[in-house]
Amino acid sequence: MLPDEGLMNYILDTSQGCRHITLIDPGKQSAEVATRRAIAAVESGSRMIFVGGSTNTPDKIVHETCESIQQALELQIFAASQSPDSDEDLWKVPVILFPGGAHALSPAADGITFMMLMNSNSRRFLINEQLKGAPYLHKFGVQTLPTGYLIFSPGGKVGEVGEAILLDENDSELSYSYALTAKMFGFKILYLESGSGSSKQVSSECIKSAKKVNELCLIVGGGIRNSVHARTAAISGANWIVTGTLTEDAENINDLKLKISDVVEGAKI
Ligand code: 1GP
Repeated sequence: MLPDEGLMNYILDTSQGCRHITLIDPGKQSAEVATRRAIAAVESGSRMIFVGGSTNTPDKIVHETCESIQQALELQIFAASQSPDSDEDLWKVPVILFPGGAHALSPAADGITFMMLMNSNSRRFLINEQLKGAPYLHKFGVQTLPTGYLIFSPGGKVGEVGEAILLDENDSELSYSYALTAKMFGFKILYLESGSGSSKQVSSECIKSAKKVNELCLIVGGGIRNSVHARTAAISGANWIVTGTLTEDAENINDLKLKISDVVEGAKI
């Protein structure tokens, strides 16, 4: 559900400190399970849902997942509007595509991280997938969020598939140069990624150096598992932190809620 004040304003708003994004990979669970998890995540303080991840999930699955999450959020908004003790705004959380390529799209999403994998060695991830996806996004009116995407070591599967020339944890000068370049390209968002399931999060130094570039919204993800990790990213300058594996590894919905509440609290600085 698109927040009233407009999607980009919602994302760029810094007044609420560092917020949390739950990444749902539609290739790894049914739309029903994804929806239960997304609702539990929002209840625990997550303020945005990303749908994407795997590189070979068909449009149909991505669309079913987006639609199902949107419908469940609408129902929660309606239920909250009927109760004087509930806050409707809690459920007004955008559902955003975080695609592995031009195949994983859906008109049911509120927007898409329209990304350039800036440190890719492959033309495919610099511009070709974007060329393929642009007419579809235009046709269905999916709002594009201009995003620079930068992959750090160890990089995981996305680093391999994306043919990234991985940045090292000590490459803070390079991190700064990429951030500056992202801003000069007109990107509003820079996503600093160490890879889903990674044993290491993006280093504090690299986040801090990217943060020196004003006006860029920093999303930081990969390897964030607990409140200490979340806090490290937040105090270094992350505007948003993303977790995916945390949700997938949760034993059940209660465990998921505890884990997400923990990282949401950790990010509050
Ligand atoms: C992947 O940064 C995200 O794009 C999430 O990473 O699965 O390690 O939380 P994790």
